[in-house]
Amino acid sequence: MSTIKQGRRPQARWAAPMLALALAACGGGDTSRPAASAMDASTGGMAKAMAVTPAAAAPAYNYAEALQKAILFYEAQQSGKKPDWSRVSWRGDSRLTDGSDVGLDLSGGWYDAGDHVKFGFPAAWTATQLAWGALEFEAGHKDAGQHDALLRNLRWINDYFIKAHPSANVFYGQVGNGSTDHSWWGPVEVYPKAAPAYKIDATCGGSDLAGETAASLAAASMVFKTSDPTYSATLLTHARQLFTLADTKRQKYVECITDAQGFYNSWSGYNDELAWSAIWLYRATGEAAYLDKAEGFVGSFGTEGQTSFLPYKWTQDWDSKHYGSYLLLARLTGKQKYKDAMERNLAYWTTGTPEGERVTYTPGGLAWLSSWGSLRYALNESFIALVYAKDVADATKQQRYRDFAMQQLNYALGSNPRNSSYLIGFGANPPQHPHHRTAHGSWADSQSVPTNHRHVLYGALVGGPNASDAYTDSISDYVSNEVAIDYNASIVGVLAAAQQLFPGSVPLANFPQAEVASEDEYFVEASLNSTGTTYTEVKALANNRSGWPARVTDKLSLRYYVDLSEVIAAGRSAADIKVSSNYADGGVARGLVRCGTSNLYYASGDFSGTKIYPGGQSAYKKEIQIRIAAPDSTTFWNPVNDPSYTGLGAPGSTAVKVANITLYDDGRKIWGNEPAACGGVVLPVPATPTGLAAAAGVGSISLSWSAATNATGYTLKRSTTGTAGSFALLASPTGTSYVDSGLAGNTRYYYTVSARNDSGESAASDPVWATTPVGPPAAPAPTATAGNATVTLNWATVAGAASYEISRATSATGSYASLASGLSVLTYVDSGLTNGSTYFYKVGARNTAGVTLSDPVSATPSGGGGGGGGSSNCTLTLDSTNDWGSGQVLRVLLSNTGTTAITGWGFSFTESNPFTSTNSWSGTFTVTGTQVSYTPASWNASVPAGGNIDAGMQLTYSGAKPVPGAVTMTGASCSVVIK
Ligand SMILES: [Ca+2]
Ligand SMILES: [Ca+2]
Repeated sequence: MSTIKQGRRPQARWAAPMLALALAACGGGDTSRPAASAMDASTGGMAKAMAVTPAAAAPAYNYAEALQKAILFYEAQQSGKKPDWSRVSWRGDSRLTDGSDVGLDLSGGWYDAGDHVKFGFPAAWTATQLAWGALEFEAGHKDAGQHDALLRNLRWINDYFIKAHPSANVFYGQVGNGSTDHSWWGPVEVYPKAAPAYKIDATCGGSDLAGETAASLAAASMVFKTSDPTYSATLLTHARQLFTLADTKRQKYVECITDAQGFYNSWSGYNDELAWSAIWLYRATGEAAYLDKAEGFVGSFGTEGQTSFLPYKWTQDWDSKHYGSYLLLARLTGKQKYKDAMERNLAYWTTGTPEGERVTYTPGGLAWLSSWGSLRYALNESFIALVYAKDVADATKQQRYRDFAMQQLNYALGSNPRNSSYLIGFGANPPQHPHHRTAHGSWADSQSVPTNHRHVLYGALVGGPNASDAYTDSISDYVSNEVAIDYNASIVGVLAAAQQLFPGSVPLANFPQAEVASEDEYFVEASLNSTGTTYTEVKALANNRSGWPARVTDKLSLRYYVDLSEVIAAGRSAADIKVSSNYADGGVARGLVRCGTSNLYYASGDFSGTKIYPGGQSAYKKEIQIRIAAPDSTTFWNPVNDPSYTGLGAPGSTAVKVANITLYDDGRKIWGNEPAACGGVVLPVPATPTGLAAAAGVGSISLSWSAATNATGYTLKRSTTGTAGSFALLASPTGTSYVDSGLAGNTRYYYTVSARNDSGESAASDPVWATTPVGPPAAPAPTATAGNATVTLNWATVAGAASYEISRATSATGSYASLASGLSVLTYVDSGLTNGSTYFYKVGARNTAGVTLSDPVSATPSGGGGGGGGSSNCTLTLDSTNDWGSGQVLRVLLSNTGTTAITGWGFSFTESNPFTSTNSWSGTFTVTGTQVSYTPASWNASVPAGGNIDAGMQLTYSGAKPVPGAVTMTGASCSVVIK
């Protein structure tokens, strides 16, 4: 968020006239729309926008890497004490005293964007969105190796919300003043401004702000339910209190936190946040009263323009929670009106509404809602589309929504007319000049100093192109080139979904590397100020341009060295030489101090007590003029032999960087060369380390070498070819060993090592190499299909597997006995089984490194055969993983992978413990004790080939969690999966 009077959404949006119906030819919202080519001329990107991606295609981009980076961005936005798990080397502690103006510790949280205000409203939405993605696409996050990182960052922001909620009816919704903040351009570690705290309470409220924060806390309580039940309960307590505040004191938060009006005004009001937070509290608690409230609030949503429809022409974003509300209410209630509202919004973004209205598409295929941060809107809708695609039964719609989302994601990652990535530090030609103060790292309070950013802000999604696909990578363009916590909120979940739909990507190993300072952080600039026959007067400037991270110091001092040999030869002593200063910007001149027993002395320019920091033209450097003078009328003064005189420009010349004047921070030398007699030891550059050895294990190579004398650190480089010029930086350890992990199997890696210290770096060693062994294969993903007294297992080829093996048990967690091994085929038929009994199987993939077992799959042989043309090529899944300790959503999924429809189907099962069914959808669950039978709703009674059914019931219980089992199907014989 860059400047005042620039809301992220134009207010005119709510008064906008109906869009022209120029896109009517694309309308219809059904599957029988005209061929794409017919619309190309009038709509440009229509064909590209709706291009179908083959479901089995390889990932178009490394989604795991993009996800890894997109999550890392949130660590660059951290405020307060930097946690030890932060991976952003160039960030440090900042704003530790936030909240001190109101007597609270409000340190922590996230900076909003390229600025340093902690705006609570978009932060809360961002946190909700990240948690929602964690719940919907947990498998993708885990498969990409990013689940732990996401949870750390979710905990970070929710911890801050808890801090900001010191009592039930008080919530601090902003720290930092927008106008004050935006008047300064520098790294936040040296923030020179006040950061006032703003609150809502029972007197002056904020239903939108409190509601969205309650939603975040409730969603996070579900995320942490299993891994940290205590924390989960704490989150839920705060969520309940904030919802009550939101519901009781109905008000827009910007009426109370007025500073936010120019930045995150609550354009759409608070009814959507009230519904949204009630939905999440219902999901987290299972208490029906919350669901009743949520549905009630939808009644206050109003309509889209002059239509009778619920709003459909925007998307879920920091301001509007209408669309997520439709989606989750459709899932939770099964009511058609919510499905209709959701699908109308999706039609507006994809094929067009029945009336022919459709969001603008750029010629390159970006669904373009608004100029300010165009990409995030497209990705917000992509997230909605991907989640709803999980629920929708219509396979055509499901594919359409997924295609839309993947097309928008791939556009952001590089599939666009510029062939450029919009995710910083990822892909081809990504942005280099985002509108982000700390990543830029100016020391001069200026967007043009330095020319290039000092840091790579990995994973930040920039605003994006205009409606013509044009974009300029300019630091000053906060409309298209800023980054923000809310910009990244959806792409994280979308990438996790992409990892599930198009698996195979792996994250980068050894990422991120610590940044190495690319220029001197501290140094002295100097020139002669005045000279005479009896004196030397030098003008010296102490510079603090620190940036890795930026630091404030008030203990700098510099030293100017003189050789008094000629003074002593003239029969005088140091006592005859006077040190003085005619000008000092916060420093004092001192001296002389003798260096041991030599004739060398130094004068000091001491800035103790004066803050010098990279925060502005007059802040990052301080000048002192030091005059060193012999008595008047003497003739012996000779500056030429003085060590610090060398290299100084003539009086009146520009001060230049000089290494012969040394600089200290609290007595520790941080710049320049001390003469040897003055304590300085010029370290020789270390020799090349010897004894480099590489030992390979599965997935890693351990490196060790002998210590090099005088080395302060080592540089490891790696190559997979070993040719000159192919080695890239791997790590910069300070010790003499390193483990290179995350490596591919059966691959040869080459390494060199060099040693370094402040004086320089040695030549690299000769390369050594090691070859990683073949690792164990990945786990197979079998399916089990029941037949008459038989179960047939099928699985796909697992890369690197030499053979497959089968084991069987009578329960998922039971003892598995081997049935077969050494298989080279991809199928196995287990026969002679008892009909009606459920059998569990694991398939193992083996090679010389070991065996990896699949998750269990099960099937129940049946002698009855599939009636009504039912196919055995189907899977029935009973999923009870959405459980919160006192209740759960039991989802029922039927996937018909066969070639004929399944009709007249149903099933019964037994729950392991007593429960009470509170509601259900997409079918009837008849409960007798722990016995349950399910009859599909009329529209689910027939499942077409390739179709899916998504039904479920919500239940409450006390004691142990009920788990379904003993499933018996009628009308079809599907493989049964219980989760
Ligand atoms: Ca709202
Ligand atoms: Ca001299």
